[in-house]
Amino acid sequence: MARCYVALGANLGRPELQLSRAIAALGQLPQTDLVNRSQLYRSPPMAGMEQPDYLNAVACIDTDLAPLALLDALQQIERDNGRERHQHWGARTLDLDLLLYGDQQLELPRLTVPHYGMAERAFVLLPLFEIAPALILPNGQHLASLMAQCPPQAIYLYRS
Ligand code: ROI
Repeated sequence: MARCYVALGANLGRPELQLSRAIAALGQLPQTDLVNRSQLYRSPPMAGMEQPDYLNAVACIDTDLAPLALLDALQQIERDNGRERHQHWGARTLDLDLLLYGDQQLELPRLTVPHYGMAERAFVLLPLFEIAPALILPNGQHLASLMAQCPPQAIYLYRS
């Protein structure tokens, strides 16, 4: 079993609904257990464009799915939630990013883990820290030190 972390984000449609559906769907995947999930966080869009605020969360799963099988499953959950091919960095109904797959470091055409952007993204690091404060990345970096170095960003705990 590999312990994996998945970042969730949405800023179109009904973000809260899409995130809770997606978290439930993660728990329904074959050979997979949902271990934990963060609370929901709201943040303004990173990377300039005019678009609504995002809701973000992170889920922890244990899975026997191989990395690319898990990626396929995540993309299926995106499509099930109305995801259309989106512009790069455009608004979306649901975005699922595989942050970490056990302690593996992979650079495949379709998949890079650890996720390339996570260190710069408070909306990923903060919910991840909520559920895994002692996490150490495959390269030996502590999550807590990534957080200390992350560029400051506005992020709010979301209460529905
Ligand atoms: N900004 C925030 N706050 N949350 C996201 O999930 C998010 N996702 C993205 C970009 C457009 C980079 N900005 C984001 O893909």
